[in-house]
Formats: sequence, structure tokens, C-alpha cells
Amino acid sequence: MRGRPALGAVTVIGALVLTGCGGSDSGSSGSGAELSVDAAYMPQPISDSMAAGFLTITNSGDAGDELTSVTSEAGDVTVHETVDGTMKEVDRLPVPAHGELVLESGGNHLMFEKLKQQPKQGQTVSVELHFAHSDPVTVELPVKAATYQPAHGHSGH
Ligand SMILES: [Cu+2]
Repeated sequence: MRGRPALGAVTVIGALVLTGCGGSDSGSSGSGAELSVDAAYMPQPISDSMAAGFLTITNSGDAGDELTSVTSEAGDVTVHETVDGTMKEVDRLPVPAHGELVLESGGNHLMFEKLKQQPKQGQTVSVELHFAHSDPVTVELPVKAATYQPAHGHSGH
């Protein structure tokens, strides 16, 4: 445990690595979902084999999509929702058209299990998001302090 608040010391990887929707030119709002991911992070886990991950998937397209699974080389990943303070695994989560799917502390989240090694602050964990319709999207989750709270989400709600 290092108690030192490494404010600013960690290189912030601001731009998330996105693949899968590179070809879509902006002007045309064609059919289908148009997904982008931001606000991704993982609080440094206390456990050496389990962790949670959070992110927001925004769909600017005209069709809804669904997050159907998540994979990572770091370990097993499942998608959980939190109902009345209890988390449970879900098959899929909707990403509504012109809406967003928010995974946040206390709500929906990614659950990492059987991690090969404990993620440490300053590292990144790569995950691949799989959707019912859209191509997979690769996201780098920066590992933040265990107590990290995201700055108030943007315009969201
Ligand atoms: Cu969970």
C-alpha cells in the first residue's frame, strides 16, 4: 500500500484506443448504432484476482445495440448490474439509440475475475467489448487509485 497521492504523476491516457468504428464518416447518420466509449477506468483492486471496471458507451446512431460480452487477456470478465445493493451477472445490457450505457460505481460494472496479476495504479488493462450488432471495440482501462472517483460525468445527466 502506498499512501502517496500521486496526483498528476501518472500519465493520463486521455485518448482511449478505439477500434471498430473507424470507417464511419461523420456526416452520414446511416442506419445502425454508432458507438464510442469514454470515462473508462479501473480502481486499483484490493484483491489480487478480482477487480471492477467502469466506462460509458455512447450510441450516437439511429439503432440500439446491446453489450453482449466482454473479453480481456487480463482474466475473465463478466457484466454485472447492481440491484438493491446486490450485484448479479447479466447476459447483456442495452445501448439505446441516441443514448448511453453507463457502467459506474454502485451500478452496472465489469467484473474481472481470475486475474493473472493484480493491476496496479498507472497500468492499463485492455478489454474488448462485444456487441449484438456493432463490431467489437477495444478499450484501455487506466488503473486508478483504489479510492478514485471520476470527475462528474460530462453532460450526461
Ligand atoms: Cu460485480
